[in-house]
Amino acid sequence: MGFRDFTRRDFLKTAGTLTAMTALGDMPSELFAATDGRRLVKFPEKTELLLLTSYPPQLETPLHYFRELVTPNEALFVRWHVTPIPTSVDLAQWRLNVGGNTDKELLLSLDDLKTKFPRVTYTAVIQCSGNGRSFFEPRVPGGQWKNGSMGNTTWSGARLKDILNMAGIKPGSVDVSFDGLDRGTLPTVPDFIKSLPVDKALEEDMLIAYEMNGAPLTMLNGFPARLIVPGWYATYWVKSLSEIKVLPRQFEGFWMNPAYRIPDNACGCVPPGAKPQKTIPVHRMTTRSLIINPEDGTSLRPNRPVDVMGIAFSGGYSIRDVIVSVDGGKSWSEAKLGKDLGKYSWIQWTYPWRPKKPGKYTLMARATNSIGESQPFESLWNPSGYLWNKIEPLTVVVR
Ligand SMILES: Nc1nc2c(c(=O)[nH]1)N[C@H]1C(S)=C(S)[C@@H](COP(=O)(O)O)O[C@H]1N2
Ligand SMILES: [Mo]
Repeated sequence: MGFRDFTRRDFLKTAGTLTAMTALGDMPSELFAATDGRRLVKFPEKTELLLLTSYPPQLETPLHYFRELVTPNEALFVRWHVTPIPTSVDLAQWRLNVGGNTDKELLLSLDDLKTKFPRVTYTAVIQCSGNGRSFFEPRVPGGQWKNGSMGNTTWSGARLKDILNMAGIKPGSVDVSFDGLDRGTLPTVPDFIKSLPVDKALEEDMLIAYEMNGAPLTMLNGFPARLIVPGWYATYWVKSLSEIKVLPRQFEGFWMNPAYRIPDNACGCVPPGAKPQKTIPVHRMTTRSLIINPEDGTSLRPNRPVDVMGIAFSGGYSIRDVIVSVDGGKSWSEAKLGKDLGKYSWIQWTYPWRPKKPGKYTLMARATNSIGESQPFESLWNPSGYLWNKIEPLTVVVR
């Protein structure tokens, strides 16, 4: 029985755990009945994640994992564009090829990455540009993510600039492109290649990561090495890297144009339904927050203390403050910020609350970063469903 046949069945009516023979080659997966009407699926090295698509894998993290400051590797979301995806890498064969408009060409083994360059470690939010896309009104095409296509991970690796400097960038270089091991079988499906301007690629904090949370990258998260562009959306964080190419001209490729672009204006938005005049590649993340506890729709008891808790982050500029409202935005109080893991990490916040009277309460949180960027009360719209950072009200009932 193929995976696709299987997914057509009604899982919600199926009791217990279901095991599927899959059409994923080396990627066996198990399906579980779901929580909020969606299906949970288990892939290798992963815990049960919310299923968007299986081939290619697009898996979302259940929000309760964000009660932890750092997202466990097995719970980090997964997003691939092109099938087939790499399901194993022979490290004896694998090399990272660095070349193009450079003085010399490098062929680096994983061991080279670990021993020839200083090891750098920091914690950074990884977030898909389409995180929250399913909330856009009017709806937009693309993966219908809720808020689980993000996570907070401690990355270790070699600085990209050290690697590029070892190769020697020739004067007049414009872009650097990054290609991974995934390659479609159909000529109509463009290879997933991303590019960055040379100046961006040479920034101090750009990393070729070979570890996540102190362990090798999971296969689905880009083993053996991936690009980390902290503060920017994960579309640039090319997984299972195989080639870095310095270019004397601007890179032209499907995944840079027409894909992954936003309106070229301050908000990256247009009136709902409109077509932008001019677009630019999506880049730095917007500032946002999310309430993790209590969960939407929860029932609470009167006069019992509740720790309202959540996360907040920005595109590389820390979080200056988070304000919380428990009365639908009429009044606001400052939340207490938790442990600070640096400007690229998310920060957890708490707000102690004791609802007195029974009734319906609307909770909201609003984060502001260190350069004053904050979150809108009304959602901004763009045709690809990027940059989602609206203040998201959540309702609880006290009874
Ligand atoms: N090789 C490769 N790298 C890739 C992609 C891909 O399809 N292939 N998708 C990108 C996108 S859009 C996202 S959101 C992140 C997802 O990273 P994750 O699967 O580790 O969560 O990988 C990025 N890197
Ligand atoms: Mo993405």
